[in-house]
Amino acid sequence: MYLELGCRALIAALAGALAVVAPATAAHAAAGCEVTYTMQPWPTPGFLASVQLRNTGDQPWNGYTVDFRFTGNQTVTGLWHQTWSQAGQSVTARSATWESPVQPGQAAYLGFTASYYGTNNPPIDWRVNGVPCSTPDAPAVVADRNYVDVLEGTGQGFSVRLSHPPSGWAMLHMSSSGTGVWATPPSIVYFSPADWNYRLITVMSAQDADTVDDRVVFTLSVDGYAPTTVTFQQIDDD
Ligand SMILES: [Ca+2]
Ligand SMILES: [Ca+2]
Repeated sequence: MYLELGCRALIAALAGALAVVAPATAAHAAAGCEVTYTMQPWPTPGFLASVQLRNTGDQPWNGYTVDFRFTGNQTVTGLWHQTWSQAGQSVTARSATWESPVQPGQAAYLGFTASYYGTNNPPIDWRVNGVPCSTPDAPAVVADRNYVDVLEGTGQGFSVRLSHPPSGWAMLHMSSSGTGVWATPPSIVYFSPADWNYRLITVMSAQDADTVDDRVVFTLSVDGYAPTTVTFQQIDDD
């Protein structure tokens, strides 16, 4: 899991020339990164992006350079603590000098605001220190919890999002299986290429005459994404 001390010293010696670390130490090092990109609307016409770059290699990043490329007219207007530059569609961000090394398994984070007009698809060609990044998971529907206790006669909520941006408008389908009397608001939940972040869904457990703790399983699905389930467990008050 962790590199040998000799290799660590070599990396330290090369810290000033990180762009060549991966190929130069290929015999020892398996460099890699995973990128998770989310964005949300920001005062129009803009958006706020949050990026997690996880070090999946076996070497720490003693400083890092992140490269990515927009596919539209997006223009970065501010990027938190890294230094950055944009040339056309290509953006480069470099870690601040005070940042600690990013150990294997740990992540570096970017946050930036940008403006755009027209479509706003996620950037592509993510690289850290010149090494291409992967997207960790297959597209999936993600709930912030999968099990919820709810007192009879009351409601509880959960949130659902997509792991990856859809290519167009995508509607959430919700089906249920179980016992008891449950109510969900008749809302239609959509995700868009610009906003696939959490949507809150509230579920009510209606009063019932029985004394049984009813249970219902909701299946949440979106075309092209792996579905997920959320189980609601009633706490009967009779
Ligand atoms: Ca009851
Ligand atoms: Ca009941």
